[in-house]
Amino acid sequence: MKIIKYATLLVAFAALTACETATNTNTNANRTNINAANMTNTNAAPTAQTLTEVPRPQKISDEMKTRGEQDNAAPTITVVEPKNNSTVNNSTVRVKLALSGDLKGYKPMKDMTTGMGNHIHVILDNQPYEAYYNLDSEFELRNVADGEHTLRFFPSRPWHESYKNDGAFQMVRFTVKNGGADTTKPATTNANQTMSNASTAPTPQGKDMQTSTAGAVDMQKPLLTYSRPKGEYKGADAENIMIDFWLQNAKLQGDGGEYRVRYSVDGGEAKFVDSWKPIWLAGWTSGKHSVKVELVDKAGNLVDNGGYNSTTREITVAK
Ligand SMILES: [Cu+2]
Repeated sequence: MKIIKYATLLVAFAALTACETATNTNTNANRTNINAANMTNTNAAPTAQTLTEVPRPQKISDEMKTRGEQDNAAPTITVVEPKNNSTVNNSTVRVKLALSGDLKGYKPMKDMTTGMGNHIHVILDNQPYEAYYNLDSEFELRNVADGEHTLRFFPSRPWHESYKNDGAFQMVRFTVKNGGADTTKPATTNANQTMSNASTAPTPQGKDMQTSTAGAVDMQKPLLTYSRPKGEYKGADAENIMIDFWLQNAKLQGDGGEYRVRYSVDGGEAKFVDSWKPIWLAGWTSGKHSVKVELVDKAGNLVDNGGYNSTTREITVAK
């Protein structure tokens, strides 16, 4: 009997070890692939993905025609809660917004059939945004770590293109004190959308990251807010992928200003956006891609603002 029990234990232990080894191998394999992809692009091998800037996709132009005057609206956001420079003694932070301005029928609301609709982009610190669809329903951030944070908001269209009028963008800084958040878990919303990386979660770059907190951002200085691309793109949505961002206190050189937006994909050649509007790129290959968007001056130097003006995100393309 003793021998049998020991054998069973051994088998169980072997199985556990095998699982762990498999997981590690996968992780390493993924990292190797990412590195290989980066190297391939740097060396401009013929297999590298070639992206081209294309006009606004017809599908979106067609959708705009069904929206009446909405796309000429100038929605403005007021942050009711949390108040700028406030302290919250709780890891749950209630968000309350008011929408006004020249709305021309613009209203955030999810269409239950399509799962799409106008929505507000909500960004905790410099994490990927989450969508807030119905301003009449509550929006809470949960498990927000102690420390300083920023929240940024701007209205968006169903295809995630932001409104770029004065007052559309709002930012507040707040502090969570003695909130008791579980720092091994990410911040989420009350709808369970992940708002941040937890300290134990590897970032898309594979680095361990601290629990999300604010950068040393100066609201009076030029600020680029990364918005899109984000997440996963499948099928027809993966044909043309939009890069979209918000600019505060910074005018691009093509708009009569002194700044440029620089972007690169998979660590490849740097390209520039010189007037503030979204661009669409075609030619994506299936797999993971990194997109870096930065605010630079005319000489190409990064205009730093608490780390927010250079953001890299990983997206997944499945064609
Ligand atoms: Cu969106």
